[in-house]
Amino acid sequence: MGFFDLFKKKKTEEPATVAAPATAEEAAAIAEERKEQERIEAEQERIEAEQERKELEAGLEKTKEGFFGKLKRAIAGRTTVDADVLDDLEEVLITSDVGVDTTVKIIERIEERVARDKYLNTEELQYILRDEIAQLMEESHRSTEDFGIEVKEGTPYVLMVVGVNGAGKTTTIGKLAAQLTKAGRKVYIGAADTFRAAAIDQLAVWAERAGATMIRQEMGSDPASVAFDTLRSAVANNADVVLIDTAGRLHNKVGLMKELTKIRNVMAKVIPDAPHEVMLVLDGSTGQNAFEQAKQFTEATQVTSLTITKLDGTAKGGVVIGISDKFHIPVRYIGIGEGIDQLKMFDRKEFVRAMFGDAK
Ligand SMILES: Nc1nc2c(ncn2[C@@H]2O[C@H](COP(=O)(O)OP(=O)(O)OP(=O)(O)O)[C@@H](O)[C@H]2O)c(=O)[nH]1
Ligand SMILES: [Mg+2]
Repeated sequence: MGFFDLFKKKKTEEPATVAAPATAEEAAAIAEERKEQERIEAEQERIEAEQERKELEAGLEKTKEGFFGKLKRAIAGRTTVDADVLDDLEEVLITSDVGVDTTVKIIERIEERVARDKYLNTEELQYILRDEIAQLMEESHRSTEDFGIEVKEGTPYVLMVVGVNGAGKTTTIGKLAAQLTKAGRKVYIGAADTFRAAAIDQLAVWAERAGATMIRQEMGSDPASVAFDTLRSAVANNADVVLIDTAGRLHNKVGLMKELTKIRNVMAKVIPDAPHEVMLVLDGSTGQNAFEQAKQFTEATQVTSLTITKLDGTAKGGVVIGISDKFHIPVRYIGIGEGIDQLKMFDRKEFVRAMFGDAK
């Protein structure tokens, strides 16, 4: 499984027309070479998947350590999963930032299992938890299974990024642009955070590293006008994806929220169904605060996807489980470091696997 497979369409070139093989031996040799090539590619993919898995595990290490540390203490000296163990487990989940509602759901599921299996061993709790959480995350996303970026030939896919100050919007755009250009896509970035000159400069550095084109205006200019310019330019130059950076804002600042609507409306004048995606970026290290932001932002403006950043360096990664269960908005990407490669497409199964392990 490679990231941005959806974007890779462009990379696959038409096979060059070659002269038909003259002899049966030649044909056999070509077939053999093809097989060898396929084998090498499959091996390459396996290595990449393994690498991704390791990076994800490293990024979630603190969350995992925190969670299992608490879990171990909660079940120390106990052999079967009884009411007391479940009480403690509830506390472990809540203090791991999974959120009250999602914790209640998980506990109910485990209670059902306990009622069914009677003597459940505490040693098995880790695997039971993994299964139940995996299933819960699966269910909460069923309706959005097909959510993906559809790049249509001739029309750029427009993604607008919103969130509070410092959540990681600009960094996420930079990382995303880099991965997209690597996958062969032509990326345009709109510097619609015109609030500070430093914000535009920061984005310019990312755009350059990513090999993307950035459209900018002077500091203090109208963000909607920057977005308009970016889309016009992207259309004229046959770009595949447009990423629009916006200034950090609080959901309760009515004027700033209206500004987002204005940016959206202006973009629709260039591409009628733009923006195709409005992504809310949340700082995962703020734990419960990220829940609150998600709730309030989604009430105040249109949000169609979520990215949760800074999961490295925090033990609060449980927020991803809760947020993905609670909001009917898909978590698209997770940030696990400041580096250009440290944005991962959120994969529920891989996430649970990284948290709870593979075995059993
Ligand atoms: N460790 C870590 N740091 C991150 C991650 N994502 C972003 N950061 C850091 O968070 C800080 C803020 O990131 P920005 O991308 O500037 O945040 P922003 O939302 O654009 O901020 P404003 O434009 O000021 O609203 C920077 O120092 C980033 O390097 C991540 O996944 N992990
Ligand atoms: Mg920014």
